[in-house]
Amino acid sequence: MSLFPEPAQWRRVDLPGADVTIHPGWMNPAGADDLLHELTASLPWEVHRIRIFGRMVDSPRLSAWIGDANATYTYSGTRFPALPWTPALALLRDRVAEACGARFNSVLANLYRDGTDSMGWHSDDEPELGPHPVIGSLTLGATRTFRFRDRATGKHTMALDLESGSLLRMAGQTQSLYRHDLPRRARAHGPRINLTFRQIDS
Ligand SMILES: [Mn+2]
Repeated sequence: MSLFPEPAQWRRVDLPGADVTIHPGWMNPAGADDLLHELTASLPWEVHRIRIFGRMVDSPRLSAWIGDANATYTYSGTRFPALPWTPALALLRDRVAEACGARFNSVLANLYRDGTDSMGWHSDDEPELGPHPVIGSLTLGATRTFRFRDRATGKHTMALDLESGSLLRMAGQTQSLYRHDLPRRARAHGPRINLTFRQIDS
């Protein structure tokens, strides 16, 4: 059975001015589950300290930053040097890059251990990502809700259920027009890993 069963089946997400598409079932469920367990066991997960309202706090999730040697990432006021690629992640990077029609030199891995782990509202708009970044976001494990909010009006505009094996592609003005988050979900079933592939120019 192939890990990637289908040719490109991208569906456009209706978000005015943005460029968001999703490919549900990009990776098959068994392959996604295997990868979830492999990465949970093998990545050097840590709690990243982030700045919220001027205060340094523990982020409510586990994270690992992996990439080319020069791909240092600054997030919430903290610099994260990249851990080296594993062969499996490098192969996955190439497949995601091909599917997204982009180049990636780094990946932020986040592990949401259960429904109490979350990600607050933000845009992926760090200067080193450039003005119109392409971000490839692969979900492994529990289905969680991913929301968009208009930066200008503050209105919630869209909520998506991201299922295991789905690949979300954000490009164009998505980051400059919208914030996104991953709210807590009391009823989430088990852990979720999200791999967001990026291109960092340093
Ligand atoms: Mn993000």
